[in-house]
Amino acid sequence: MSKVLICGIDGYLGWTLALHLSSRGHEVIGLDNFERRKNVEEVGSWSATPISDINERLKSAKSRHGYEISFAEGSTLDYGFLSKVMGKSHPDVVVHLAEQPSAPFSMADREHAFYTQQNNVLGTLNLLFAMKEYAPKSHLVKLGTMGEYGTPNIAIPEGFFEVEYRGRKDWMPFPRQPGSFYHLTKVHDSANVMFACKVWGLSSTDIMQGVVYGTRTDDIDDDSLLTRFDFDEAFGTAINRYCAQAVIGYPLTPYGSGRQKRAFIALVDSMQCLTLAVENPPKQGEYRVFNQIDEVYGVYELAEQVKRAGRPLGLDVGIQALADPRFESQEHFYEVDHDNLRKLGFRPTHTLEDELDIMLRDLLRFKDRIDAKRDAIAPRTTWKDGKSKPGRRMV
Ligand code: USQ
Repeated sequence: MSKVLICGIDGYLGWTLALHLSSRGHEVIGLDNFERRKNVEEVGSWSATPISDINERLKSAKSRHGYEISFAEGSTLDYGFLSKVMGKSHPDVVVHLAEQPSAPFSMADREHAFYTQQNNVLGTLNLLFAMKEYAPKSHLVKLGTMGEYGTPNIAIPEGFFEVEYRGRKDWMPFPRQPGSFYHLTKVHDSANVMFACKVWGLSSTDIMQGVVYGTRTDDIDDDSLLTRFDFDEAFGTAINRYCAQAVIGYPLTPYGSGRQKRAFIALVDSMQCLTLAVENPPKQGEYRVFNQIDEVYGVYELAEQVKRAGRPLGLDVGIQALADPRFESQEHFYEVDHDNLRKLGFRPTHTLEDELDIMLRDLLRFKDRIDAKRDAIAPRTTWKDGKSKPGRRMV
């Protein structure tokens, strides 16, 4: 069993992973600065699921399941704090989920782009230095994104591919063509992590994860253990937003032609993949890439699936395509390799249909909370003008 430090333990994936790894007997330590809660509040929203504060969460994990999860409050930007946590805990694995994850939030204006890049890129750099100093043998499981690759007109391999150019061949990182200042942070992170592995001999798994959807996993067996669930224009992701919209009678919001394709994975399967990465470390000094996805869908097609899933629950779901606020290809080729996790044993456990039914039933219970923040649903941030002002701070 390993000692696992989860950076960003209070988030959607972080909290779910803390429960899952604890259930498998790992020792979990978490850190967080609660910026996600503040950022969602800034855009006028909250989690559809009523999540308790971290102390209540930890208490409940202990009283219900006996999990002893320890926690430290602080930011990855604070090197003194990181050094203290790493120096005290010497983790075997560091899972890095402590990043600002919203593309629209990063595109709002200069301040939000700056905040996102500073938090994500410099936070990761700090973490790499802290690992080098205090835990050089530990394995960094770093959350990247499928969005690093963009939508090229050729198949997307897992991180690297063989190139032949002017008669010579090399094995190189696949070109990155990200679609927002947020997605760009993940590209910069990948370059920094790969470099740290090369020069300092750190080891890392860089996870190119698709869009995650879902409200629960088996580990969440009581409302006191719920993970957050966002549905606002910035932090809610496509399927999660559609399901929240469906339960309050808000027409589903595919953007543009709706033919943009993305790779998706259920929360429960994302946990399975992250756990496989944690439990099967790479060799010391190795930098490896996993494309962590299950299936590829077009965003209009997904809206139709949510509409269908609502019928047996008595939901009369409408669809209202909106002008695309983003700068993204509307029609494109999309083929993604995802063999590495399958080789380690990954098998998707849930179909989209099963998961949609679970999500809609869960969200119906929290319908009033979603309805109370319905003004946060319509897209306000556009890629072209960068002028939306949700009202933030900073530099
Ligand atoms: N979209 C709609 N309607 C909506 C919301 C989104 O049509 O109401 C479309 C977007 O235009 C885009 C696609 O759905 O074409 C995906 O958008 P998203 O907001 O679900 O996901 P994205 O902005 O790409 O970011 C999310 C997470 C991010 C993660 C990424 C994985 O917020 O942290 O890195 O998914 S990936 O998309 O593979 O890059």
